[in-house]
Amino acid sequence: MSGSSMTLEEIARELDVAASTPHEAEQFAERRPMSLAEAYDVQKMLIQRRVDRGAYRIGMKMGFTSRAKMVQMGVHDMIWGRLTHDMRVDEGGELKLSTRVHPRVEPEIAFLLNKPLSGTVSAIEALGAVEAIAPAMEIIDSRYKAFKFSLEDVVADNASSSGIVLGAWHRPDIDFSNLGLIMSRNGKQTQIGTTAAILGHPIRSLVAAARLVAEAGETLPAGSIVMAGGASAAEALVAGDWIELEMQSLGRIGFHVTA
Ligand code: OOG
Ligand code: MG
Repeated sequence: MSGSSMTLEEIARELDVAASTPHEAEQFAERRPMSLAEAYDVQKMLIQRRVDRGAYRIGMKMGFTSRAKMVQMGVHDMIWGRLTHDMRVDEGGELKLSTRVHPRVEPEIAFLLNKPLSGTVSAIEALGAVEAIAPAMEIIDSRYKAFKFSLEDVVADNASSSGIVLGAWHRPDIDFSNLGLIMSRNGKQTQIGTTAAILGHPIRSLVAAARLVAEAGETLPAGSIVMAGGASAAEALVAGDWIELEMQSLGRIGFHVTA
């Protein structure tokens, strides 16, 4: 469907079908421009469609919290997306390319909350709600052609959310502000970085997450997983890849990519 007569629900349906079929969709920026608020409404409708089919929410992901990601995608504002249980990819397991459009992977760090979080909180308050931290990789998969989008387009598309791979949870009692990380493909390193690339300290991403969900009238319940955002540029996935992330103090995680 095309044209400015599209409703937000129709946009949500088109993006939902593109993700589940899977196939590329045309950006909406030119055929049906949306405000940022409308884009978040579309995202909410898109997730509701999945929840109606039996998915349940497990947390949220932050996007564009590092310069590396903003530069790679040409987008300069933080965004967020909703995570559902079916996005989990087992650590050591496999991702089938045929279930995605054109997936990429990026190194992140994840938070597990032990109390609800929402609104304006300090870094100390945010840390007080963290039960554990884990090394993580996010599999992003923009449904848009050529992985190109406007800020509103990517927000409507649930911030390109597609998969998350989590390592072992660790108590947040180590200093995780500047942990070195290496992401590799088939044993060859592709990205070297540090968690400091995420807003200078990843806890700032959780502070922003609390503020952004509150703006949407939501709360992150205890038990939520929050992905802090990519610490480096993302890498396209190819069948046959073994992707690994090694993070200082938090250990190593990996997954296979199959056709
Ligand atoms: C949008 C999602 C951004 C991150 O970690 O910055 C993101 C995208 O790059 O397609 O997940
Ligand atoms: Mg990400």
